[in-house]
Amino acid sequence: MSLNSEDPNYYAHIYNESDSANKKIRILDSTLREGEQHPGVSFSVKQRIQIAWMLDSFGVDQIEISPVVSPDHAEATRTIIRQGLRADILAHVRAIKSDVDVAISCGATWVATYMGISDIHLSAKLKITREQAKIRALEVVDYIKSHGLKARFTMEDASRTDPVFLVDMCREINRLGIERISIPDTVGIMRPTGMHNLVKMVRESIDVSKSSIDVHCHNDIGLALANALAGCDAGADQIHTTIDGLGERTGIPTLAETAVALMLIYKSSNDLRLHMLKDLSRTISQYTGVEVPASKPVVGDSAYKHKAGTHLAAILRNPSAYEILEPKTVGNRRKIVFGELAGKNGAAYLLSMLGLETSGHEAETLARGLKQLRMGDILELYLDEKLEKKILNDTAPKIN
Ligand code: HCA
Ligand code: CU
Repeated sequence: MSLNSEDPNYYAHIYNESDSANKKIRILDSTLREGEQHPGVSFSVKQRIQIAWMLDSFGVDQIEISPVVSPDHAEATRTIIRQGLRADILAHVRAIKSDVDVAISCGATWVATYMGISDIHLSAKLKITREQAKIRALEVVDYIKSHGLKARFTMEDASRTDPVFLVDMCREINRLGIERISIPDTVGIMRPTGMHNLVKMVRESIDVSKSSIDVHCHNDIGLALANALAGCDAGADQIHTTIDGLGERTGIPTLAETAVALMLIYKSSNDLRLHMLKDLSRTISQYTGVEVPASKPVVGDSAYKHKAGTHLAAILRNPSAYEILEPKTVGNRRKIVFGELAGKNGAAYLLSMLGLETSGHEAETLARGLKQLRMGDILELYLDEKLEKKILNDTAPKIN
């Protein structure tokens, strides 16, 4: 990647450069599986098919769906697999042969199985010993492989599993030639350095020419994406996301934030149609009724709003002063907010928009008025391309 010193983000990109920059980090989207585990979320078969098409056209590498939840889910899985999308479609099932059979009956070519292997999951959920878990896991992977299918095995609750047992499981499964191993932080308890250490340990204990590593990080403390990226710095090459981060409890990294982080600051060579991001979020929100907070990065309504007078003054001359990318790159829009913080520059701009004479004195009077009204924000305006041009050319009010 060649850096351009004219780019306002130039120095940041230099700080961000690292060994893992420029390598491709893939995206698996699990809106149809983990996303449906979010309280209140349940898609219709038609919606699931449509979501799969949208994700595929956006450019994710893999799409995960669970066929075992209900006959409806099996039908959606079967239909989506038949569409012949570019992305791999993974049938996500428990590490049980009868679940694998359901995946096979849907025509799956990729099967992702999971098993909770921490002591708490073994005792509270599966009620089996470590030894029994290992036997079951190996049998199931063997079963999937004997059908000539591609496979992923998820070491559920990996971050709370005895490292000796975790490494042993990863080694044995890697030996069977599994394509991918998922290392999840199921309860969202890791910090980035911890996730780095965890993935590094797994990577160093397996033959990485046989199995690649996925990271699946939960957002219980808001660190999901940071942790996932740290895992990739340590050798994982695929991050699990959902649209708007939907999932169990507080979910996993959002597709939008992950995609922008990968392309903008990791310089990962993905082929993603970023401009679809806002629409993807809007569509999912309509389907689920789960509202997207205005402050949500990338797709939120306030993600490109500018309010303080000092910010407005700069934005009106060059939006890069307070934006790391053009909002339209991600399908969002820039807005300027006039209110008590608008200041002299904002007021002058507002007057010029209304076709009124703009002198320093009038702008100051209006700015004072806006402050005294104490009405909060009185006006929000899209700063569209035409307006931007007008401003950036020569009509921007010049006030000193
Ligand atoms: C679950 C567990 C899982 C699995 C992740 C994966 C987790 O909800 O059933 O298969 O990579 O968080 O551990 O989502
Ligand atoms: Cu999960």
